[in-house]
Amino acid sequence: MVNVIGLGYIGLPTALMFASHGVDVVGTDYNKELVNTLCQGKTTFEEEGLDELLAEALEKGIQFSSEYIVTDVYIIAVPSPFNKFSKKIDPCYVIAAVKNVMNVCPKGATIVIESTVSPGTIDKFVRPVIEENGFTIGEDINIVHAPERIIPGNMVYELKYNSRTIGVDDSAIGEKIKELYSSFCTSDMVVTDIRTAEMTKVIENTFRDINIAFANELTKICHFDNMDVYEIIRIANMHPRVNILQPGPGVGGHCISVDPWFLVGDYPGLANIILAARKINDSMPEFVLERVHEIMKEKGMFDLTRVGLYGLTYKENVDDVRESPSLQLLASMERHLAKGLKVYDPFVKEKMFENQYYDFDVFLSDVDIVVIMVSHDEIKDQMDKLKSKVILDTKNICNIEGTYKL
Ligand code: SAJ
Repeated sequence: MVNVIGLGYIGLPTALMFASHGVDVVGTDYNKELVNTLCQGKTTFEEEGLDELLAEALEKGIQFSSEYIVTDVYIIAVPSPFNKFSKKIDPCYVIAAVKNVMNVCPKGATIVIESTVSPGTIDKFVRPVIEENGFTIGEDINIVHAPERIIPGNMVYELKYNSRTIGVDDSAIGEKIKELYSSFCTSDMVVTDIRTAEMTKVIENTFRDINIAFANELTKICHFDNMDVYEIIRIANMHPRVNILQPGPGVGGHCISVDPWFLVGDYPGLANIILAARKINDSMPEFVLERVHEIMKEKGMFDLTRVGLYGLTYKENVDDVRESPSLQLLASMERHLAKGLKVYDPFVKEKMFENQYYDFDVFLSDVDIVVIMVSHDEIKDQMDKLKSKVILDTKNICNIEGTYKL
């Protein structure tokens, strides 16, 4: 039996995947409301294929609980934020979960940490918790780091087909855990040591952050000197060894905009490109605001309440707003005491802002300037409706003549 701890964006699909492939699973989350919702057969966020997967997992007997279970394998998938001041990882949720496991686990159990952690976190924070509880690691308890790699929007597919990293002290345990994950994962699984697994996960997201930052920096340069960044990237990418990513209004989500900070916090003075990339990506929402200001000036428009922000989530076709460029932009406006901007996102149903809309057409009828922050299918499929608007398209999805780009 596997006890998956933390039923959020990673823990839930993982638990469901195990269960639907015949593994006995109890999913545990301290949030009782979330547990009740899942028990009723309802998912707690939107994700392609997740509803069907939950139905299948329930049929196969998955259980949800707010209690930790006595079993031999625990998989921990709780958040691992960074401390805003030190930039280092804040491992409090991981530590709390391990402490709770210690209260119930029998000798011989294996604890798998799936949460992303900075290199050395398991040595520094997790091992001591286990030892303080009188267990000897390697004899009484095994510890594994098997970081997830799935991308929101394509999680179910990627759980199955992405390769995985399994960090262990003892390769025999690695093989055992590999066998467990191979209940649903059909791709390669590399068994390595724990610090290598920790570092590998963090640098994968850092690699992407740096590459997005490069595209964003190019955008600023091209805007300054009146060049078409999209055309330039398109042509440059025809080179067999060049693959520049797409510029945008910033980098959000709970992964790419967080993990590189761990390295900045732990290796100040060494993590230079990484820090620069973070700063560039974090500067993008402000850059969008500058573009809005320029465009309003050019058009002789001065009423902020006629400006509408399309999209609040951190990327297209997901309902996750964590660290999203739009939220960063709105926070920046608030700091400047600027108010009145209208906002709308088809995936955000709960009220987050004063001037928030819940209907695309009503939103459009109340604004003259539309700032496209997220390329949801909804707007891509109805682009014609924007024809009479002044448009700032930060995602390069709109072909209407006169559309402003970043
Ligand atoms: N973005 C751009 N330009 C691009 C690509 C992305 O501006 O060309 C922006 C997106 O709009 C978004 C942010 O970057 O705001 C991140 O989106 P993403 O789709 O690149 O990645 P995430 O955060 O959804 O998921 C990442 C993935 N990591 C990598 O691709 C290296 C995923 O595989 C990880 O499992 C996930 O982080 C995680 O949980 O760590």
